[in-house]
Amino acid sequence: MFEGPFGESMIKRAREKGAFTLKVIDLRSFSKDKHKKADDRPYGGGPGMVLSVEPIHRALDFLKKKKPKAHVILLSASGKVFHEKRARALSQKKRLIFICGHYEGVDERVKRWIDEDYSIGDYVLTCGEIPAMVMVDAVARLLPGVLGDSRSKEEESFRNGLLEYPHYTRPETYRGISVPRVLLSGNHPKIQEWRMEQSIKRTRKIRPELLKGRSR
Ligand code: 21W
Repeated sequence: MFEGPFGESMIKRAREKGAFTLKVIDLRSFSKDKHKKADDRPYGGGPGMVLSVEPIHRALDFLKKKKPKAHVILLSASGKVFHEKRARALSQKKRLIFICGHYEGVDERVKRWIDEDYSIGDYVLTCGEIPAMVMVDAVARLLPGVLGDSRSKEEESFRNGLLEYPHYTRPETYRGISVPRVLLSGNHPKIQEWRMEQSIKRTRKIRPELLKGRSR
């Protein structure tokens, strides 16, 4: 699952440059079961399966033997919600281990080896792999050497918490629809002012809550 998204475009180039490394391990290979089973039925009954404690413990042992200080994250629908500020904090860590929940969840006893639980938002997915990819992507782009230039990141944090202003590229007129005149004026202070105005207007309309609790 991971090779697709991280084998393309900016992330691919960043990995080739060695800006960060990504390793994927299969919990099933840490199972002692002859069928490589890593899950089982829930005690107490109920639907679905639960990821077993042993394969996860053995996998963590294996990873932590080499990198004892790695920060361990569990992707879970009942974790705290991930957002940009948390991405920035995680980008300061040397190594991250993501455990992808699956089925109904993981055996609760795994929690003692976990530093943080994260959800990526209030909707139900089928597994934790896609959320892990979302978090890896959000954190990786903050690392030095991943984005082409650091300007784009700085500009973003300058606007922190506002929605993006409208973008245009050539042609100047397409089927009678023109680019706003101000963008062709060459008047950079004026352009900046227009973009800020547009950002605020959009934010007020689409995400008004971002203007109030500007804590993120
Ligand atoms: C979703 C597993 C729901 C279990 C009570 C008992 C990781 C995720 C996931 C999944 C349930 C994330 C139920 C946003 C997500 C994830 C799979 C609970 C119903 N209720 N972020 N059983 N959304 N999802 N099952 O789904 O593992 S991070």
